[in-house]
Amino acid sequence: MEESSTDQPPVLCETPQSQKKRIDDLCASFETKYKKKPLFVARASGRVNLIGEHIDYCGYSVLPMAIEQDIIMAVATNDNTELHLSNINLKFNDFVTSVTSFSIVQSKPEWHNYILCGIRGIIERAGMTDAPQGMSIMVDGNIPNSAGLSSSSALVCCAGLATMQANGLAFSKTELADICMRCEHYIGTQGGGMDQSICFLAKAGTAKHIEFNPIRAHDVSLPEGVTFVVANSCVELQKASTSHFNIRVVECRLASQILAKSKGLEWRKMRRLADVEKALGVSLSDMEELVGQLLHPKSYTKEEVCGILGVSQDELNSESLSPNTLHVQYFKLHNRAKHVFSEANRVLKFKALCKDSGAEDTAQLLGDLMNDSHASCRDLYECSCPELDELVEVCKRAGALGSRLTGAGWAGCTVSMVPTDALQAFLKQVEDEFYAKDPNRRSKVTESLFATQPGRGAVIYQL
Ligand code: NG1
Ligand code: MG
Repeated sequence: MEESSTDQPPVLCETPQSQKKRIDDLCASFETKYKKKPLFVARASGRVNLIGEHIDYCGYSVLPMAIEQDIIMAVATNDNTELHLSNINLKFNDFVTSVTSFSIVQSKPEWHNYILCGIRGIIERAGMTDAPQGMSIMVDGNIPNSAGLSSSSALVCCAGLATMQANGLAFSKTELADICMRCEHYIGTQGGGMDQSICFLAKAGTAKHIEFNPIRAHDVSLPEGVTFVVANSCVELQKASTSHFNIRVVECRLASQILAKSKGLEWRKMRRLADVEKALGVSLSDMEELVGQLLHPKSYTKEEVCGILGVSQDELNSESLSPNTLHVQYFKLHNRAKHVFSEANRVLKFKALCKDSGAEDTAQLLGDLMNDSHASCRDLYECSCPELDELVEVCKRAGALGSRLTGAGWAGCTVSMVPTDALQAFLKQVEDEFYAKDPNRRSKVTESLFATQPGRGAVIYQL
Protein backbone atom coordinates (compact mmCIF):
# COMPACT_ATOMS: atom_id res chain seq x y z
CA MET A 1 0.00 0.00 0.00
CA GLU A 2 1.17 3.54 -0.84
CA GLU A 3 2.59 5.65 1.97
CA SER A 4 3.03 9.43 1.83
CA SER A 5 6.24 11.20 2.87
CA THR A 6 6.68 12.65 6.34
CA ASP A 7 5.95 16.22 5.21
CA GLN A 8 2.55 15.09 3.87
CA PRO A 9 -0.60 14.19 5.81
CA PRO A 10 -1.29 10.47 6.35
CA VAL A 11 -2.84 8.87 3.27
CA LEU A 12 -6.53 8.29 2.66
CA CYS A 13 -6.98 4.80 1.33
CA GLU A 14 -9.33 1.91 0.77
CA THR A 15 -9.82 -0.60 3.55
CA PRO A 16 -7.28 -3.40 3.09
CA GLN A 17 -8.64 -6.95 2.85
CA SER A 18 -6.91 -7.92 6.09
CA GLN A 19 -8.90 -5.31 8.08
CA LYS A 20 -12.21 -5.61 6.20
CA LYS A 21 -14.11 -7.84 8.61
CA ARG A 22 -13.03 -5.87 11.67
CA ILE A 23 -13.93 -2.54 10.07
CA ASP A 24 -17.30 -3.85 8.86
CA ASP A 25 -18.06 -4.99 12.41
CA LEU A 26 -16.97 -1.61 13.81
CA CYS A 27 -19.18 0.26 11.33
CA ALA A 28 -22.13 -2.04 12.12
CA SER A 29 -21.76 -1.29 15.86
CA PHE A 30 -21.47 2.40 15.01
CA GLU A 31 -24.76 2.32 13.10
CA THR A 32 -26.56 0.43 15.85
CA LYS A 33 -25.36 2.94 18.41
CA TYR A 34 -25.69 6.23 16.55
CA LYS A 35 -28.39 5.39 13.92
CA LYS A 36 -26.25 6.73 11.10
CA LYS A 37 -23.25 5.68 9.04
CA PRO A 38 -19.67 6.72 9.85
CA LEU A 39 -17.85 8.98 7.37
CA PHE A 40 -14.42 7.42 7.73
CA VAL A 41 -12.26 5.19 9.93
CA ALA A 42 -8.97 6.43 11.41
CA ARG A 43 -6.28 3.93 12.36
CA ALA A 44 -3.20 4.25 14.60
CA SER A 45 -0.96 1.36 15.64
CA GLY A 46 0.94 0.40 18.76
CA ARG A 47 4.70 0.02 18.75
CA VAL A 48 7.50 -2.02 20.17
CA ASN A 49 10.69 -0.21 21.10
CA LEU A 50 13.71 -2.30 20.10
CA ILE A 51 16.20 -0.21 22.06
CA GLY A 52 16.43 3.25 23.68
CA GLU A 53 14.32 3.23 26.83
CA HIS A 54 13.54 6.31 28.91
CA ILE A 55 15.80 8.54 26.88
CA ASP A 56 13.41 10.27 24.44
CA TYR A 57 12.38 12.81 27.08
CA CYS A 58 16.09 13.45 27.73
CA GLY A 59 16.49 14.49 24.10
CA TYR A 60 18.03 11.23 22.83
CA SER A 61 17.10 9.13 19.82
CA VAL A 62 15.25 5.80 19.98
CA LEU A 63 14.68 2.79 17.73
CA PRO A 64 11.08 1.52 17.65
CA MET A 65 8.87 -0.14 15.04
CA ALA A 66 5.10 -0.09 14.62
CA ILE A 67 3.24 -3.34 15.32
CA GLU A 68 0.14 -4.76 13.69
CA GLN A 69 -2.08 -4.26 16.77
CA ASP A 70 -3.91 -0.97 16.58
CA ILE A 71 -6.75 1.37 17.50
CA ILE A 72 -9.43 1.99 14.87
CA MET A 73 -12.09 4.68 15.20
CA ALA A 74 -15.23 5.01 13.09
CA VAL A 75 -16.18 8.68 12.96
CA ALA A 76 -19.15 10.80 11.89
CA THR A 77 -19.59 14.54 12.38
CA ASN A 78 -22.76 16.14 13.74
CA ASP A 79 -24.32 19.60 13.41
CA ASN A 80 -24.08 20.51 17.06
CA THR A 81 -20.91 20.52 19.13
CA GLU A 82 -21.53 17.24 20.93
CA LEU A 83 -18.84 14.65 21.34
CA HIS A 84 -19.99 11.04 21.76
CA LEU A 85 -17.43 8.35 22.54
CA SER A 86 -18.13 4.63 22.75
CA ASN A 87 -16.01 1.52 22.63
CA ILE A 88 -16.72 -1.91 21.17
CA ASN A 89 -15.36 -3.31 24.41
CA LEU A 90 -18.10 -2.68 26.96
CA LYS A 91 -15.62 -2.54 29.81
CA PHE A 92 -14.90 0.99 28.54
CA ASN A 93 -17.91 3.16 29.41
CA ASP A 94 -19.58 5.60 27.01
CA PHE A 95 -18.70 9.24 27.43
CA VAL A 96 -20.51 12.35 26.21
CA THR A 97 -19.28 15.94 26.36
CA SER A 98 -19.05 19.07 24.23
CA VAL A 99 -16.10 19.68 21.88
CA THR A 100 -16.09 23.33 22.91
CA SER A 101 -15.53 22.72 26.61
CA PHE A 102 -14.24 19.63 28.34
CA SER A 103 -11.70 18.82 31.01
CA ILE A 104 -9.07 16.08 31.04
CA VAL A 105 -8.69 13.99 34.21
CA GLN A 106 -5.08 13.31 35.22
CA SER A 107 -5.15 10.90 38.13
CA LYS A 108 -6.44 7.44 37.19
CA PRO A 109 -7.63 8.69 33.78
CA GLU A 110 -10.30 6.62 32.06
CA TRP A 111 -9.83 5.65 28.41
CA HIS A 112 -11.72 8.60 26.94
CA ASN A 113 -9.27 11.11 28.46
CA TYR A 114 -6.60 10.02 25.96
CA ILE A 115 -9.05 10.76 23.15
CA LEU A 116 -9.74 14.19 24.65
CA CYS A 117 -5.98 14.89 24.61
CA GLY A 118 -5.79 14.25 20.85
CA ILE A 119 -8.87 16.37 20.16
CA ARG A 120 -7.57 19.26 22.24
CA GLY A 121 -4.14 19.06 20.59
CA ILE A 122 -5.57 19.55 17.10
CA ILE A 123 -8.02 22.28 18.14
CA GLU A 124 -5.23 24.25 19.79
CA ARG A 125 -2.66 23.82 17.02
CA ALA A 126 -5.17 24.80 14.36
CA GLY A 127 -6.04 27.89 16.43
CA MET A 128 -9.68 27.25 15.56
CA THR A 129 -11.80 30.33 16.10
CA ASP A 130 -15.08 28.70 15.02
CA ALA A 131 -16.41 25.83 17.10
CA PRO A 132 -14.86 22.50 16.10
CA GLN A 133 -17.06 19.82 14.53
CA GLY A 134 -19.03 17.70 16.94
CA MET A 135 -18.21 14.02 16.47
CA SER A 136 -19.62 10.59 17.18
CA ILE A 137 -16.87 8.01 17.56
CA MET A 138 -16.86 4.22 18.01
CA VAL A 139 -13.51 2.69 19.00
CA ASP A 140 -12.06 -0.79 18.62
CA GLY A 141 -8.57 -1.64 19.85
CA ASN A 142 -6.44 -4.77 20.16
CA ILE A 143 -3.21 -3.38 21.66
CA PRO A 144 -2.74 -4.93 25.13
CA ASN A 145 -3.49 -2.15 27.66
CA SER A 146 -0.89 -0.71 30.02
CA ALA A 147 1.70 -3.08 28.60
CA GLY A 148 4.40 -0.82 27.15
CA LEU A 149 3.09 -1.21 23.59
CA SER A 150 1.76 2.33 23.46
CA SER A 151 -1.98 1.78 23.60
CA SER A 152 -2.30 5.24 25.19
CA SER A 153 -0.52 7.09 22.39
CA ALA A 154 -2.39 5.10 19.75
CA LEU A 155 -5.62 6.49 21.26
CA VAL A 156 -4.23 10.04 21.37
CA CYS A 157 -2.87 9.85 17.81
CA CYS A 158 -5.97 8.21 16.38
CA ALA A 159 -8.16 10.90 17.98
CA GLY A 160 -5.86 13.64 16.67
CA LEU A 161 -6.04 12.21 13.17
CA ALA A 162 -9.82 11.84 13.33
CA THR A 163 -10.25 15.43 14.55
CA MET A 164 -8.03 16.73 11.76
CA GLN A 165 -10.05 14.86 9.14
CA ALA A 166 -13.46 15.75 10.60
CA ASN A 167 -12.57 19.44 10.52
CA GLY A 168 -11.13 19.43 7.00
CA LEU A 169 -7.62 20.26 8.26
CA ALA A 170 -4.33 18.93 6.89
CA PHE A 171 -1.24 18.52 9.04
CA SER A 172 1.84 16.63 7.91
CA LYS A 173 2.78 13.39 9.66
CA THR A 174 5.67 15.17 11.39
CA GLU A 175 3.36 17.95 12.59
CA LEU A 176 0.84 15.39 13.82
CA ALA A 177 3.61 13.59 15.74
CA ASP A 178 4.66 16.87 17.32
CA ILE A 179 1.07 17.89 18.18
CA CYS A 180 0.27 14.50 19.72
CA MET A 181 3.57 14.33 21.62
CA ARG A 182 2.72 17.64 23.30
CA CYS A 183 -0.96 17.04 23.90
CA GLU A 184 -0.45 13.66 25.58
CA HIS A 185 1.13 15.70 28.39
CA TYR A 186 -2.41 16.85 29.26
CA ILE A 187 -2.79 13.41 30.86
CA GLY A 188 -0.02 14.37 33.30
CA THR A 189 2.90 12.10 32.29
CA GLN A 190 5.77 14.10 30.82
CA GLY A 191 6.85 11.54 28.20
CA GLY A 192 9.04 12.04 25.17
CA GLY A 193 7.91 11.81 21.56
CA MET A 194 8.81 8.22 20.66
CA ASP A 195 5.31 6.78 20.63
CA GLN A 196 3.55 9.51 18.69
CA SER A 197 6.46 9.78 16.22
CA ILE A 198 6.54 6.11 15.32
CA CYS A 199 2.75 6.08 15.17
CA PHE A 200 2.73 8.61 12.33
CA LEU A 201 6.15 8.08 10.73
CA ALA A 202 6.29 4.26 10.65
CA LYS A 203 6.66 2.48 7.32
CA ALA A 204 5.86 -1.18 6.73
CA GLY A 205 8.95 -3.37 6.58
CA THR A 206 11.37 -1.06 8.39
CA ALA A 207 12.17 -0.07 11.96
CA LYS A 208 12.90 3.63 12.53
CA HIS A 209 15.67 5.57 14.18
CA ILE A 210 13.85 8.61 15.58
CA GLU A 211 15.58 11.81 16.59
CA PHE A 212 13.97 14.74 18.40
CA ASN A 213 14.02 18.54 18.42
CA PRO A 214 12.90 18.53 15.65
CA ILE A 215 11.38 15.09 15.04
CA ARG A 216 13.15 13.14 12.28
CA ALA A 217 12.85 9.46 11.34
CA HIS A 218 15.30 7.31 9.37
CA ASP A 219 14.74 3.77 8.10
CA VAL A 220 16.64 0.99 9.84
CA SER A 221 16.69 -2.38 8.04
CA LEU A 222 16.73 -5.17 10.57
CA PRO A 223 19.19 -7.98 9.90
CA GLU A 224 18.01 -11.05 8.02
CA GLY A 225 17.57 -14.33 9.83
CA VAL A 226 16.20 -12.89 13.08
CA THR A 227 12.64 -12.23 14.26
CA PHE A 228 11.47 -9.91 17.04
CA VAL A 229 9.07 -11.47 19.52
CA VAL A 230 6.89 -9.59 22.01
CA ALA A 231 6.00 -11.34 25.28
CA ASN A 232 3.73 -9.79 27.88
CA SER A 233 4.56 -10.40 31.55
CA CYS A 234 0.80 -10.07 32.22
CA VAL A 235 1.50 -7.48 34.92
CA GLU A 236 -0.43 -4.25 34.21
CA LEU A 237 0.38 -0.75 35.34
CA GLN A 238 -1.41 2.38 34.28
CA LYS A 239 1.52 4.81 34.24
CA ALA A 240 -0.65 7.92 34.49
CA SER A 241 -2.07 6.82 37.84
CA THR A 242 1.33 6.58 39.55
CA SER A 243 4.25 9.02 39.78
CA HIS A 244 6.95 6.45 38.81
CA PHE A 245 7.30 7.88 35.33
CA ASN A 246 7.46 11.56 36.26
CA ILE A 247 9.87 10.85 39.12
CA ARG A 248 12.31 9.51 36.50
CA VAL A 249 11.70 12.53 34.24
CA VAL A 250 12.35 14.87 37.17
CA GLU A 251 15.46 12.95 38.33
CA CYS A 252 16.90 13.32 34.81
CA ARG A 253 16.04 17.03 34.82
CA LEU A 254 17.72 17.59 38.19
CA ALA A 255 20.76 15.60 37.06
CA SER A 256 20.98 17.86 33.98
CA GLN A 257 20.69 20.99 36.09
CA ILE A 258 23.29 19.91 38.64
CA LEU A 259 25.73 18.78 35.94
CA ALA A 260 25.18 22.12 34.17
CA LYS A 261 25.67 24.11 37.36
CA SER A 262 28.90 22.21 38.17
CA LYS A 263 30.20 23.06 34.71
CA GLY A 264 29.32 26.75 35.00
CA LEU A 265 26.47 26.58 32.46
CA GLU A 266 23.14 28.40 32.81
CA TRP A 267 21.44 25.57 34.66
CA ARG A 268 17.85 26.83 34.38
CA LYS A 269 18.00 26.37 30.61
CA MET A 270 19.30 22.79 30.83
CA ARG A 271 16.16 20.72 31.21
CA ARG A 272 17.38 17.61 29.38
CA LEU A 273 20.58 15.61 29.67
CA ALA A 274 21.13 16.06 25.91
CA ASP A 275 21.11 19.86 26.44
CA VAL A 276 24.12 19.54 28.74
CA GLU A 277 25.99 17.25 26.35
CA LYS A 278 25.34 19.69 23.51
CA ALA A 279 26.43 22.72 25.52
CA LEU A 280 29.66 20.99 26.56
CA GLY A 281 30.29 19.61 23.08
CA VAL A 282 31.61 16.27 24.37
CA SER A 283 30.80 12.62 23.59
CA LEU A 284 28.27 10.35 25.29
CA SER A 285 31.10 8.36 26.85
CA ASP A 286 32.60 11.60 28.20
CA MET A 287 29.20 12.41 29.71
CA GLU A 288 29.09 9.01 31.39
CA GLU A 289 32.49 9.73 32.89
CA LEU A 290 31.37 13.18 34.04
CA VAL A 291 28.44 11.57 35.84
CA GLY A 292 30.96 9.47 37.79
CA GLN A 293 32.99 12.56 38.69
CA LEU A 294 30.22 15.07 39.43
CA LEU A 295 27.27 13.10 40.84
CA HIS A 296 27.27 10.79 43.86
CA PRO A 297 25.57 7.36 43.73
CA LYS A 298 23.74 7.97 47.03
CA SER A 299 20.27 9.59 46.75
CA TYR A 300 20.18 13.38 46.87
CA THR A 301 17.80 14.90 49.39
CA LYS A 302 15.57 17.74 48.28
CA GLU A 303 17.47 20.13 50.61
CA GLU A 304 20.76 19.08 49.08
CA VAL A 305 19.49 19.73 45.53
CA CYS A 306 18.20 23.16 46.61
CA GLY A 307 21.55 23.93 48.23
CA ILE A 308 23.53 23.02 45.11
CA LEU A 309 21.28 24.99 42.78
CA GLY A 310 20.90 27.88 45.24
CA VAL A 311 17.09 27.92 45.24
CA SER A 312 14.30 27.59 47.81
CA GLN A 313 12.06 24.50 47.86
CA ASP A 314 9.25 26.58 46.36
CA GLU A 315 11.48 27.67 43.51
CA LEU A 316 12.63 24.10 42.91
CA ASN A 317 9.00 22.95 42.88
CA SER A 318 8.03 25.41 40.18
CA GLU A 319 11.29 25.33 38.22
CA SER A 320 12.02 21.61 38.02
CA LEU A 321 9.31 19.37 39.49
CA SER A 322 5.94 18.22 38.14
CA PRO A 323 2.64 18.50 40.03
CA ASN A 324 2.76 14.79 40.96
CA THR A 325 6.38 14.83 42.21
CA LEU A 326 6.19 17.76 44.65
CA HIS A 327 6.11 15.27 47.55
CA VAL A 328 9.33 13.45 46.54
CA GLN A 329 12.16 13.92 49.06
CA TYR A 330 14.95 11.75 47.55
CA PHE A 331 16.32 11.77 44.00
CA LYS A 332 18.67 9.20 42.45
CA LEU A 333 20.63 11.30 40.00
CA HIS A 334 23.85 9.35 39.39
CA ASN A 335 22.28 6.05 38.32
CA ARG A 336 19.52 7.64 36.24
CA ALA A 337 21.96 9.81 34.28
CA LYS A 338 24.36 6.89 33.83
CA HIS A 339 21.54 4.82 32.34
CA VAL A 340 20.53 7.60 29.95
CA PHE A 341 23.99 8.29 28.51
CA SER A 342 24.85 4.58 28.16
CA GLU A 343 21.45 3.74 26.63
CA ALA A 344 21.73 6.65 24.16
CA ASN A 345 25.09 5.16 23.14
CA ARG A 346 23.59 1.68 22.71
CA VAL A 347 20.97 3.06 20.32
CA LEU A 348 23.68 4.51 18.08
CA LYS A 349 25.64 1.24 18.20
CA PHE A 350 22.51 -0.76 17.37
CA LYS A 351 21.77 1.45 14.41
CA ALA A 352 25.36 1.24 13.12
CA LEU A 353 25.34 -2.57 13.42
CA CYS A 354 22.07 -2.79 11.45
CA LYS A 355 23.64 -0.69 8.71
CA ASP A 356 26.63 -3.02 8.28
CA SER A 357 24.84 -6.23 9.09
CA GLY A 358 27.05 -8.40 6.84
CA ALA A 359 29.30 -9.71 9.60
CA GLU A 360 28.66 -13.13 11.09
CA ASP A 361 28.44 -11.89 14.67
CA THR A 362 26.09 -8.92 13.99
CA ALA A 363 23.03 -10.64 15.44
CA GLN A 364 24.83 -11.61 18.64
CA LEU A 365 26.24 -8.08 19.05
CA LEU A 366 22.72 -6.66 18.67
CA GLY A 367 21.49 -9.19 21.21
CA ASP A 368 24.23 -8.14 23.65
CA LEU A 369 23.12 -4.50 23.35
CA MET A 370 19.54 -5.52 24.13
CA ASN A 371 20.69 -7.52 27.16
CA ASP A 372 22.80 -4.61 28.41
CA SER A 373 19.81 -2.32 27.94
CA HIS A 374 17.67 -4.55 30.12
CA ALA A 375 20.33 -4.76 32.84
CA SER A 376 20.61 -0.97 32.85
CA CYS A 377 16.82 -0.50 33.03
CA ARG A 378 16.65 -3.02 35.88
CA ASP A 379 19.66 -1.91 37.94
CA LEU A 380 20.22 1.77 37.21
CA TYR A 381 16.79 3.02 36.13
CA GLU A 382 14.81 0.62 38.35
CA CYS A 383 11.95 0.38 35.89
CA SER A 384 11.71 -3.42 35.70
CA CYS A 385 9.80 -5.81 37.99
CA PRO A 386 10.38 -9.44 39.08
CA GLU A 387 8.02 -10.84 36.42
CA LEU A 388 9.76 -8.92 33.62
CA ASP A 389 13.17 -10.07 34.88
CA GLU A 390 11.92 -13.66 35.01
CA LEU A 391 10.47 -13.42 31.50
CA VAL A 392 13.71 -12.00 30.10
CA GLU A 393 15.64 -14.93 31.61
CA VAL A 394 13.12 -17.45 30.23
CA CYS A 395 13.43 -15.87 26.76
CA LYS A 396 17.22 -16.02 26.85
CA ARG A 397 17.14 -19.68 27.96
CA ALA A 398 14.69 -20.41 25.15
CA GLY A 399 17.16 -19.17 22.55
CA ALA A 400 16.78 -15.38 22.31
CA LEU A 401 20.02 -13.64 21.32
CA GLY A 402 18.83 -10.64 23.29
CA SER A 403 15.83 -9.81 25.46
CA ARG A 404 14.72 -6.72 27.32
CA LEU A 405 11.73 -4.91 28.75
CA THR A 406 10.12 -2.57 26.24
CA GLY A 407 8.22 0.68 26.84
CA ALA A 408 8.14 2.41 30.18
CA GLY A 409 8.42 -0.85 32.18
CA TRP A 410 7.40 -1.67 35.77
CA ALA A 411 4.96 -4.04 34.04
CA GLY A 412 4.01 -5.03 30.51
CA CYS A 413 6.10 -6.53 27.75
CA THR A 414 9.54 -7.73 26.78
CA VAL A 415 10.98 -7.80 23.27
CA SER A 416 13.36 -10.58 22.26
CA MET A 417 15.47 -11.12 19.17
CA VAL A 418 15.29 -14.75 18.07
CA PRO A 419 16.97 -16.62 15.18
CA THR A 420 14.10 -17.16 12.73
CA ASP A 421 14.93 -20.82 12.23
CA ALA A 422 14.54 -21.40 15.97
CA LEU A 423 11.33 -19.36 16.33
CA GLN A 424 8.86 -22.21 16.83
CA ALA A 425 10.99 -23.92 19.46
CA PHE A 426 11.44 -20.56 21.21
CA LEU A 427 7.70 -19.85 21.33
CA LYS A 428 6.98 -23.33 22.67
CA GLN A 429 9.59 -23.13 25.41
CA VAL A 430 8.50 -19.64 26.55
CA GLU A 431 4.91 -20.81 26.62
CA ASP A 432 5.83 -23.88 28.69
CA GLU A 433 8.16 -22.10 31.09
CA PHE A 434 6.37 -18.77 31.60
CA TYR A 435 2.73 -19.06 30.59
CA ALA A 436 1.61 -22.67 31.08
CA LYS A 437 2.23 -22.77 34.84
CA ASP A 438 0.03 -19.84 35.79
CA PRO A 439 -3.73 -19.84 35.05
CA ASN A 440 -3.90 -16.07 34.49
CA ARG A 441 -0.93 -16.12 32.10
CA ARG A 442 -2.17 -19.29 30.39
CA SER A 443 -5.54 -17.74 29.59
CA LYS A 444 -3.84 -14.79 27.89
CA VAL A 445 -1.03 -16.53 25.99
CA THR A 446 -2.41 -15.98 22.47
CA GLU A 447 -2.48 -12.19 22.73
CA SER A 448 0.59 -12.10 25.00
CA LEU A 449 3.25 -13.97 23.01
CA PHE A 450 3.71 -13.15 19.33
CA ALA A 451 6.31 -12.57 16.62
CA THR A 452 6.03 -9.18 14.97
CA GLN A 453 7.09 -7.38 11.78
CA PRO A 454 7.53 -3.62 11.28
CA GLY A 455 4.05 -2.30 10.50
CA ARG A 456 2.77 0.82 8.77
CA GLY A 457 1.98 4.28 10.12
CA ALA A 458 -1.38 5.93 10.86
CA VAL A 459 -3.89 6.08 8.04
CA ILE A 460 -7.48 7.04 7.22
CA TYR A 461 -9.74 4.49 5.53
CA GLN A 462 -12.37 5.89 3.21
CA LEU A 463 -15.65 4.10 3.43
P1 NG1 B 1 4.79 3.71 27.33
O1 NG1 B 1 5.48 2.45 27.60
O2 NG1 B 1 3.87 3.61 26.18
O3 NG1 B 1 4.12 4.29 28.53
C1 NG1 B 1 6.53 5.74 27.70
C2 NG1 B 1 6.59 7.10 27.01
C3 NG1 B 1 7.68 7.16 25.94
C4 NG1 B 1 9.00 6.67 26.47
C5 NG1 B 1 8.83 5.29 27.12
C6 NG1 B 1 10.09 4.78 27.78
C7 NG1 B 1 4.55 8.39 26.70
C8 NG1 B 1 3.35 8.61 25.88
N1 NG1 B 1 5.33 7.38 26.35
O4 NG1 B 1 5.94 4.79 26.88
O5 NG1 B 1 7.78 8.49 25.44
O6 NG1 B 1 9.58 7.60 27.35
O7 NG1 B 1 7.81 5.32 28.12
O8 NG1 B 1 11.11 4.64 26.86
O9 NG1 B 1 4.77 9.10 27.66
MG1 MG C 1 1.80 5.01 26.93
